[in-house]
Amino acid sequence: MSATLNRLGLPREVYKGAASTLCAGCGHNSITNHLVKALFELGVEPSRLVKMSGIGCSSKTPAYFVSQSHGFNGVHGRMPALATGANLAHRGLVVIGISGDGDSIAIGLGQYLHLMRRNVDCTYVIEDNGIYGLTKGQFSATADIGSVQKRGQINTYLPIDPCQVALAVGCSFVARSFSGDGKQLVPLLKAAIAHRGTAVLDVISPCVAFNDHDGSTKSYAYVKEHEEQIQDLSFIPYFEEIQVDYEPGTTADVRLHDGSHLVLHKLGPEHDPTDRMGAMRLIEQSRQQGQLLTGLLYIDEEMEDFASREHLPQQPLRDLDEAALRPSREQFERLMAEFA
Ligand SMILES: Cc1ncc(C[n+]2csc(CCOP(=O)(O)OP(=O)(O)O)c2C)c(N)n1
Ligand code: SF4
Repeated sequence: MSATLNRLGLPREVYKGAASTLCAGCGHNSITNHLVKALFELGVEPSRLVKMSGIGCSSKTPAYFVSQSHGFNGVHGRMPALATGANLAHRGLVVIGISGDGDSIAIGLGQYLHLMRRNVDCTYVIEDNGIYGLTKGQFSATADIGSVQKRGQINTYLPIDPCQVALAVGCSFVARSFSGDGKQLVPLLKAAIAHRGTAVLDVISPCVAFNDHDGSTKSYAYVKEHEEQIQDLSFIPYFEEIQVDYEPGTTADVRLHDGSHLVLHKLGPEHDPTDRMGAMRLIEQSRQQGQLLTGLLYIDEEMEDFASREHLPQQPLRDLDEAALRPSREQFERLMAEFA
């Protein structure tokens, strides 16, 4: 890979999309830039990429990266069904779902749970601003109790934490990050794409129009003051040599399914990212201390993904010919016997 071309010989421009129509300064725009960087550096083939989304400012994001790829902007909260369908139709595709906290944790909560439960192979980015940006700033289900709306209204409901929910249903990759922190988010995005199964990234992404004021717990200022990073992350793709030099005892090396490595250098509290209960405890403790914990919370590289569990073939389903699809005489008779 040269400075200007990636391992496929493609320039960074190929990974860009249409000009953003979101507000200047919106956290979602920064996430788009980090996605462009991650996909360019990983050398994902644009024709193998599928971008799925629902409804919201966040759900417009797929239009702003990798123009020459596939995508479907579905109805509100139904992105997981689209991601599942694409993965079943062709398990070799790289599926990235982009959603909002409203799209995923309110109207789409049921779909979110079942996608993770099945461990569908996809990267699931929640651009989390704690409000419904597109419909002008109502509290969403991730808004913290006591946080204040722009016009002064106080949220009196408990939040639903996308990461805690993901851990509860056994999601195989759970991480939290901040749109303003590319150093952390880019390696997490790369690891999520390399991971085989559902990789959830809850990315706090401030809405400058409706939720970036004093009293908001999803503003740039609040995150800067309260963020605690668990690890410093380096992602080494399978096609590069490991050249990270860390002091022994402070580093964990997670080997991903495709042979890539995620090197975690301890920064915050002691945490083993393969310990699901430990991750739950850590989130709860940090909440009680008024901190926002970011980093890789949990990973399980052993869990079978949906397509493998369903014994789907490697080739796209539409390429299966009649001979592959037609049951043998023996299989057919066995089937008929079941109805006798
Ligand atoms: C079925 C349905 N219900 C309600 C709406 C109205 N609506 C549009 S976007 C949205 C919420 C978007 O919030 P979020 O997913 O957090 O995205 P953001 O705009 O904050 O990025 C709602 C309620 C809709 N489009 N469709
Ligand atoms: S309204 Fe908020 S979420 Fe929507 S584009 Fe503007 S800043 Fe971003």
